[in-house]
Parts: sequence; C-alpha cells; structure tokens
Amino acid sequence: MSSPLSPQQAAAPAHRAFSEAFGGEPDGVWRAPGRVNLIGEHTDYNEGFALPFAIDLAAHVAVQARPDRLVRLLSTHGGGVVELDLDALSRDGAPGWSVYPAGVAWALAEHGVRLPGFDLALDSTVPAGSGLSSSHAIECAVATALSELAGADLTPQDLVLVTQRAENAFVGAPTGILDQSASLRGTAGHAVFLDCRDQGVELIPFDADAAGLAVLVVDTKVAHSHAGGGYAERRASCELGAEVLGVEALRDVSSEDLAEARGLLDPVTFRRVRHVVTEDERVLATVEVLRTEGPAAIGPLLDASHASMRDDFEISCPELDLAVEAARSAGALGARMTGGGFGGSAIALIPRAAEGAVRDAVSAAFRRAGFTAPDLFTVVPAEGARRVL
Ligand code: GAF
Repeated sequence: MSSPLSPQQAAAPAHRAFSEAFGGEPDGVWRAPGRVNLIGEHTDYNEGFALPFAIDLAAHVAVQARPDRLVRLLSTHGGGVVELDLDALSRDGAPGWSVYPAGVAWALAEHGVRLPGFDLALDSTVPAGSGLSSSHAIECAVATALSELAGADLTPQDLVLVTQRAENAFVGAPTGILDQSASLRGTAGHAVFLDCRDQGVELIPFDADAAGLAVLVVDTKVAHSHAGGGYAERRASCELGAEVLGVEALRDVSSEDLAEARGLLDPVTFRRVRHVVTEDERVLATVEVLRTEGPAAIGPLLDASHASMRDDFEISCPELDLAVEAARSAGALGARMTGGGFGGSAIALIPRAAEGAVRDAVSAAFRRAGFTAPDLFTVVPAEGARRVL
C-alpha cells in the first residue's frame, strides 16, 4: 500500500480536522510511521537484536500549544474531543486512544520537559490492532511534536526511552524499544539493525524492489493488545530464564549454552529461552546475508523465525500460521508473523512476479478456513518521524 500522496497531502486530513475542531491553524503537523519487523521478535526486552523498518503508513498529528494547562484531543477515527488536565493525567482518566498522547505528555513531564497545554488532532493510516505498531506511531508523532513545541533538546534515543516509559508506566504494556526505534530512527530504503542493549543502530540497505521482490503484509484482522496477558507472561518467562541461568539478560546466552540450560530450566521456560537465543542469532545471520547475498537469500531465516515463534515461544495463532503457510506454498521465499504476536500481521517476502498468486492463495485459504478476510498490502522501508508542515 505505498502512498502516492506527497507529505503535505498525507498531512492534510490531520490539518483539516484540527482547523474544523479547534479553529485556526496548528503550530505544525508531525508524522511518525508504523513498522514491520523483518526479524528479531521478543528480543528487545532481552537486550538482544532486531531488524525492523519504518513503513509508509503513518500517524499524523496537528498540534497547537495553548496558554493554559488544558489538553484537547481529537481523532479523525471518531470519538469526539477528549479534554484532559495536563497536571492530572492518569491512565484511568484517558479514554480510548487518548491514553497514547496522554501517556507521552506524562512521560515527557517525568523526563523534566515543561510542556504547555495543547490542542491535537490525529489522523492515522496504520491499522489499529494490526501488529504494525499503530500505538507507537501515535506516541512517536506526539513525542516529536511536543518536545519540539516545548523547545526541549531531546535526541531520538531520548524519545525512544520517553515513549517506552509512556507504554510501560502509563499505558501498562511492558514492551521494549523495538517499535519506537523503528518509527523514530528508520530511514527510506533501510532496515534498522538495532542493538537493544545500548540502543546502537546501524542502517542496513534493504531494497527488495531492486531485487525483483516485495514485502507483502497479511493483516489477519485478529486484534491483539500488549497490555497484560500473553505478552507480559512471555516477558516474565524470559526474566525467569535469565535469573536461573545467572545472566543479566538472555542476550548473554548463546546457542552453545542451550544444552546446559535445558537441564536447569523447566520445559516451558527452556523453550522460551531457546526462541530468544536462536532469534538473536537469526537476526545477526540475516544482517550478514543481506550484506553478502541480498534480500532474496533471507527466506529460510524468516521461515525458521516463524517456526520458533509458533513452537517455542507460542505466540502465533491459526490465522498467522495459515497466512505464512499459504504464502509460502504460492511462492513466497520466506514468511513469518511480525510484531508481538497473538494476532496482528504476517509478512511474506515474495517475488514480484508471484504477488498475484500469493495474494489469491492467502485469500482463498482464509475463505476455506472460514476466517475473516485478511487485508493484503505491500510495504517498503520509509522515513522515520519528523515534522511535515
Ligand atoms: C511489540 C512490542 F511493543 C515490542 O517492544 C517487541 O517486544 C515486539 O512486540 C516483539 O518483538 O511490538
């Protein structure tokens, strides 16, 4: 679903919504993209490696500072204007999507940024609940906008930590730094090779198109949330594994250590650990293969990553497994679920020539299984968060 719109055209719905709801002109419009993760799942909070890229679907926020402490929030997706007191922000007091801008304002204040009240209109093309990081796209757009309006000198790394704090301590989702790092630090034509121990980033050229390939997203429409439930349980298992193995984080365990680890851990924790350890190694291998052979050669690593998430980490679901299987049978070079799991999207690396066949095969398989029809679209690595107007 590559956008044919100019940055100004893409910003227009948020800009228009702002003027209609609040009157006058915003101080600016900022955008931040969603992401797909090429590989490296549930490695971020284990201080490991990941390889996401920012996609060409994004949240736009039109924002104007106010002279008082009022916050007024409006989304083009409905729900009317939400009004909040900047000095009394709380999770329970922030309904629906407003938890994301409220959380970011709260986390910026915790970081020492003196914010003004503000009016904000949101428009986003990142489908909510799709596993493409719709919430982080909002948070990163808001963080970029508010820090600039407040005159705060924050680096992208600072904003990564601020938005993570918003997610963890305000929204209540114990997530890592993967999504916001892609959204804030991604660039067109590149994947973000992320070392989650020190926030090190290396941009790895990823031009599927030049290799005659495309990255197809299959949004299964199985909505998921990371606030509680399975995500938190997986994180707790990883922390338990690291504690029992006597390491700071699972990043410090290698596949050579797994034979010994098997004897020390209960079977479920062992499989969780094995996923993380082997996934880190797959990320490093993927970066190496991209450098030496190019995108067409990474398919087996994507497949192995999916198998590990399905069997060891157990975060896939029948719709994701079917998307991966159907895409592969119709000619995908590799496929895997992307993001936190329990629903959301899969990605398939496909030869351009097989795109029609893969789309048809996935749609037909979903029909046969009686699943809701998935959304299918291609993505390319796009620019990270920035001001557009
Ligand atoms: C979600 C989280 F937000 C990320 O931090 C990461 O853990 C991911 O799931 C799994 O890799 O997107």
